[in-house]
Parts: sequence; C-alpha cells; structure tokens
Amino acid sequence: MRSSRVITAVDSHTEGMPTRVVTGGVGVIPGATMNDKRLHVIEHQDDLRQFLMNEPRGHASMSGALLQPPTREDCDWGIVYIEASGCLPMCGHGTIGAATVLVETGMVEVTEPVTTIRLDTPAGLVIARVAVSEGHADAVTIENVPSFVDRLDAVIDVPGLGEIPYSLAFGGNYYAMVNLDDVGLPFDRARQQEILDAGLAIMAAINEQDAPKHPSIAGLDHCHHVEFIAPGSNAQLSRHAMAIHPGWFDRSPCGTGTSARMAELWARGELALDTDFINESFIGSRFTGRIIAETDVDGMPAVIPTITGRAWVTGMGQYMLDPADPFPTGFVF
Ligand code: PYC
Repeated sequence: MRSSRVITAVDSHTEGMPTRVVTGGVGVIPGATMNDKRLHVIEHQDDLRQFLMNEPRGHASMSGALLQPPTREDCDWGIVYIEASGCLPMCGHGTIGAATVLVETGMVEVTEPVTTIRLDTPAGLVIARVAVSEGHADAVTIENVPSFVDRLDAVIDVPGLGEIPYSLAFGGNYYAMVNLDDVGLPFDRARQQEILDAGLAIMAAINEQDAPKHPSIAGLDHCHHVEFIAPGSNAQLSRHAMAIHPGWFDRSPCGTGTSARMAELWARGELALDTDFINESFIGSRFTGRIIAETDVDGMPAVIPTITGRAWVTGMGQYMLDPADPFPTGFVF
C-alpha cells in the first residue's frame, strides 16, 4: 500500500450531522490566533480541507474539525472547522462532535459527571461541558460566543422571488431567518431542492445588496446560511430547514443557527433568560438552547447562548492518498 498523505480521524455525528474530528497528520497550522489559522487554511491549505471533505472521502454536506494546540493559555484545545463548503469561524454541531471525541478517546482528562473542555475557536472561547457516565459522553452543552441581531424585520429584493421579509443574526456565523410561508414552500423534504434554491437566491441577494460584516472576526463578511422557519414555530419549539452555501442542508439543528435564532427571539422580547428553547432540524433531531447572560458586542446588545445536543462516534480512520490517485483533492459532484 502506498500513501503520500496519512490523516487520522475519529468520525462522529451530532444529531445526524457528521463531524470528522482530525486527530493527527496535520501538524501545527501557522497563525497567532485560531482565526489566523482558519485564514491560513483557506489561503494555503485548502487542498487538506478538500482531501478530507470532498468525494470520495467525504460528500457534499461533509463537515470536520482539525484539532490544534490552543493559541490561548486559558484553553485546552483549539479547533479549525472545515466543511465541504469552506472554513466556518464557529460550528456548534462540530464542537459537540469534537468534545465527544476528546472525551471518548481520552484526549482530555475525563471527570464524571461533567468534563469541562475550554476550546479556542476562530470565533472566540467556547466552553464545552460534557455529561459523562461510565466513560461515555452522553450529551454536550456548549457555551457559545456572544450572539446578536444585525437587523430585524428587513426586506430583501430577491430575483425570481420578489420582496422577502427576513431578519439577520450572528451566532458564530450570520443567519438570515425567513418564514417558509414567505417563499410559498411547505416544510417538506420532498421539496428540498426548491427550498435550497430559494435559500441560495436569498443569500446571494443579501450578499450583493447589504452584506453583513462582523466587527472583530476578520474574513466574516457574508451570509452563507438561511434558516427557513416552519409554520407553527414559536419561542418554545421551532422547526427549520437550514440551507447552506453552496447547496446543502444541515442535518443537525445547527448550533450557531440556534444561537442566532435565540438572539432574534430575545431581541423581540419573546425568549427570556434561562428558558429552554427547542430547535428541531429538517430530519427531526433536536438541540435545546438557553440564553444564560446578556452582554454586548461592539456596543450592540448581545446574549450568551448555550446549546445542548448529543454526538456519537461512528468510526476511526486513516485517510490516505495513493500517489497515483487522479483525484488528490477529491471532487465535487
Ligand atoms: O451546528 O453550527 C452548526 C453548523 C453550522 C453549519 C453546520 N452546522
């Protein structure tokens, strides 16, 4: 067997969404901060992301986490998130998957009933509290980065769809929140291509006409996620289809999207502190969110969200590259 590249990883899924947690073979990515490392991967190591996320080793909705030594003294591990579509500043399901793998592989000191892992992410400090019993990671609660509303009840002119009402909030990534009724589509996976097309058209229109820009995270100046809210959703239980650039749906309830949604509901006065908010994905899996504190980001009112979800290890692998392989970075189908 010949190989010019060997990457070791533990694969997991968080409420249906994969996270390939990369434990070896990458080395220390250059960069003084985790966001610098993310930007370095985007500019200089995109072949690594493609190798691990594209077909045939991954697929169109593949997601992963590169474990790194932290750049901050107050953290245990650093993470650079990778996906089929790029490198996110923060990923909730990926953090729950990575924390589960760190516990179940013994890559952190495990204490029961709760193991606390402080994570250095490109978006900032994220604290994972893992509920552990008999060595098993039963559930993970992440304390996310400050989340805030960028605009409430805005309207965007979308070619082919017309004027679409939406709100935009940050929960680690920017999320446009749109009622499915407003694009005339049902909450039905049989109609997923139409929902996806509408989501891609809405994010393109927002990015062309009024792109968001994060005040402190370099390179975060776009909206690549549209959270289509299903009819009947409210501040206790919300169901959604999360359309993601360039063309896939989150299978999990989306941790950063849940954070953005809670920031929106809080800004409307519909969600109080320390109150459970259930967010359900397009496949019916659930995260439980809570707002645990109020804060501000660059003068904007913001909240600190927590998200609780579960992840399961699905395999361990060594991903290899035969020097004769005609697709060294895989392919997108
Ligand atoms: O869980 O934050 C999340 C996420 C982002 C994209 C896919 N999942």
